[in-house]
Amino acid sequence: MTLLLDNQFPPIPENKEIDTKGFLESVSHLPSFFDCLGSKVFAPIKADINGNITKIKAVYDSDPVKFETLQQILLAEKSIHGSEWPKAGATLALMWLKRGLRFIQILLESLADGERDDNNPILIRINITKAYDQALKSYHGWIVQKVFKAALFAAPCRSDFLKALSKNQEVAEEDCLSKVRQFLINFTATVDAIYEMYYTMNAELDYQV
Ligand code: 03F
Repeated sequence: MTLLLDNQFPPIPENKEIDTKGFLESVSHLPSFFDCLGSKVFAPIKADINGNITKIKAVYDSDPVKFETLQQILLAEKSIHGSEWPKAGATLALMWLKRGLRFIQILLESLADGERDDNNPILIRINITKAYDQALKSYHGWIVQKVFKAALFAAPCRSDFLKALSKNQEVAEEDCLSKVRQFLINFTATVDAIYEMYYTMNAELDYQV
């Protein structure tokens, strides 16, 4: 039985420099989650995440020694792209990818914490909305915000979502949630370290799409 959640992210080292190869391997398991949701509505989101992974991988593959860590990619691209940076290359791809990862983190945390809408306890709209408001909303103009609202209605109910996390195998809710909590440990540390890196390197942008 291989659950999506069994693909743990590696622990991050003390200096918080994230190994590019290990990171790419871990994120590569995420897009297949959308296939378990059984709705085409999520295809653009899957494509966006996949596209960003592909962009980062292309840079890494061009020189695996030079781009051994995510920090090295940002530093090298800063000098390669000049005034275009950080709106360029793998730096831009990771800037957006990390927002999707933060969304996933907050959504999973909220589910693991048992946050529910008492009027709609079988749905997870409240958890998805929380994740969206904190991770993505401020980078979206009103048209994309409307797309989000539409996607919300296609979102699976709580039990189907948890089942999708288990690759559609029958797993007890509590077992699934305990895997979620375990998964979140290294995942959150990784996402936090990437955010910190963007902040420290002055690489974060706040334009809207
Ligand atoms: C900008 C932008 N990307 C893109 O334009 C928008 C794409 C679609 C946005 C749709 C909004 C709805 C999101 C929430 C839906 C909720 C569904 C819930 C289902 C359960 C950037 O794109 C490019 O990325 C960059 O490369 C380019 O160069 O300006 C740049 C140029 O534009 C985004 O806003 C990123 C969107 C990421 C969304 C991630 C959502 C993840 C949703 C569900 C994950 C479920 C949890 C899985 C857990 C698995 C655990 C193992």
